[in-house]
Amino acid sequence: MNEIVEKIESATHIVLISHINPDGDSLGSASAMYSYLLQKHKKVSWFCATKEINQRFSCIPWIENVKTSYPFSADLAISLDCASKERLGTAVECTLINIDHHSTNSFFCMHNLVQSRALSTTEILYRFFQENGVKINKKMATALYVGLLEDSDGFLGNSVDGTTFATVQELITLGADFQNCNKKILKSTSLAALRLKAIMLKNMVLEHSATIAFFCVCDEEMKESGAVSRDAEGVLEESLFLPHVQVALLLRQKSDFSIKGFLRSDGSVDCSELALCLGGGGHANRAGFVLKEVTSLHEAKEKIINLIKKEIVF
Ligand SMILES: [Mn+2]
Repeated sequence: MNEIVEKIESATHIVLISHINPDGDSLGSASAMYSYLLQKHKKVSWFCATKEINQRFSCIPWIENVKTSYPFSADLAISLDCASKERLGTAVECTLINIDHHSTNSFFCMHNLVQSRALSTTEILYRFFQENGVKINKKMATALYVGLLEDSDGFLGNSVDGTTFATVQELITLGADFQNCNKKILKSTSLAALRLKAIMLKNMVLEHSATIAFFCVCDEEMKESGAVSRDAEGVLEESLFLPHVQVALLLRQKSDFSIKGFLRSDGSVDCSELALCLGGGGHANRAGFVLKEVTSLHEAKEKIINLIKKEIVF
């Protein structure tokens, strides 16, 4: 029998862990596992250290059962989509199984089901269920679909291929509520986010033959709209779909005059390299930094735009 199935069989109370600031893949994979464990008549808890879970995830089955208090009575823990121990948001004393697809996963426990080539953690779980003859019901199919939808950026990501769509077809056949998920996950927004978007687009500037989209937002504008940082990042990412834009830059001036920078790229420029030059870090497509000793927003803008210009290839 599969080692993971064996651990599950012998456990009494299992806790599923979604990572801090959870995304659709971490929640979707935990949700599918939740259904599976209920089928096995196990006592199941679902833990996530972050209190506020975005409304767009309301389409994920069992989401109402997520708790911010960790159940120390559990005798088996399964972390989903967590690349490192820090992402768990809690100390785990019982046996832990790590199911993930991040290439940076640190194999932080005894039992690791890590496949870095998988598009999402839900894709790994889908194969796991198939290989172990688990019946995938409608709730599970919906949850698995959400992970694929989220981690592929709505099927726009570079790692999407025919296999992705074949899996999607199978999940739909199994009853995945894909239309509702598409609307909720990809399109739902808040009034605050729309208000911030209006402010940001009004002030957007295109630089260097429209290859760089530049935005700046101050704390006052954030407060005025009621939006959160993630809303501003959404607008930044949207600007990458303008015809010539290769890099999008957002500078957020804080009330203490420090400047937080967000970089996004269409793939032609490595944002992590740029962020590194500014004391930050991240991935090739998305990175960030904080400037503590800049005198003005204008000065910061000039400096960073000049750095980006050197990386742009026409
Ligand atoms: Mn993921």
